[in-house]
Amino acid sequence: MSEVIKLEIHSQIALITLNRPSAMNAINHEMRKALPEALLAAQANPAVRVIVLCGAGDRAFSAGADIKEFAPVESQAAYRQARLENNWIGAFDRITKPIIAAIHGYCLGGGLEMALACDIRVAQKGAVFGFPETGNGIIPGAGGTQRIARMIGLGRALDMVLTGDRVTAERAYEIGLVSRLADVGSLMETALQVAERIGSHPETAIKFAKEAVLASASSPLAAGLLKEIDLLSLLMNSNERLGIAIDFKEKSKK
Ligand code: DAK
Repeated sequence: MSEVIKLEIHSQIALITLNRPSAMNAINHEMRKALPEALLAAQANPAVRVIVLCGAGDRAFSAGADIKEFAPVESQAAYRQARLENNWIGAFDRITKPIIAAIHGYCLGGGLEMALACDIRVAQKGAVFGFPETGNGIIPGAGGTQRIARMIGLGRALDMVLTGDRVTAERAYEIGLVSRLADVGSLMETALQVAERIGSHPETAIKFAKEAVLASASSPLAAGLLKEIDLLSLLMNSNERLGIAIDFKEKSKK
């Protein structure tokens, strides 16, 4: 695949590793190309139920875009067009399988934007979150301004984006930026446990559950409620659901 992205399949779980530890897993051109490929390969693999995204090395999930690659653009119009055509972060939105970010160390800028594009964030104590973009003369440009506000609310999002101040793992947990905290040394164990738990549930129910919950971020309540009914209706006669109900009844008779 690529040196900078590792894809390993362990039973039902695809483990994708950002693999530039000497550069704090900073996102370079090669990574922007290889990461969508790895995500789509995991999506296409029928054995894979859940994807876990993590960073190599001891120091970072990812310190954001590779600053050493920052260069002038040909023109604003050409840059905008290139961004529309090559929206690498958009690959996350095409994945119907759950994606868990396992975060340790620095999770900054584009690194935080990748984490926000995942469905579940698990942080190891000591992790540090932040948007250094405004200090670098730009704004978060890989979905960060939109996803952070939906995740933690407008006021907290504006605080993080405008100040660039960093947030600890504990604070990230308090404000809902991450949903689980892991002790130092137990990050992957915790993330894999969450992945296994999800993988133990019927596959279509998980797919529809993700679709329904994510719809709440982009649809008015009435449309979201309709989607929920539609998806639930499709599941009502599934073999998995009926099998579970029959097993339950049999067990209660004994
Ligand atoms: N880029 C490249 N190299 C980086 C890096 C980065 N973002 N962050 C760290 N490194 C490298 C350092 O250069 C150093 O390499 P050597 O000098 O050893 O070769 C090594 O990682 C260790 O870093 P430090 O020596 O600096 O370690 P410290 O503990 O002193 O500091 C730090 C760690 C993470 C606080 C610091 O390195 C730092 O502030 N890094 C920069 C953080 C940052 O500003 N990130 C960029 C945010 S802006 C786009 C979409 C999105 C974006 C851009 C474009 N498109 C679709 C095109 C997003 C933009 C951003 O993410």
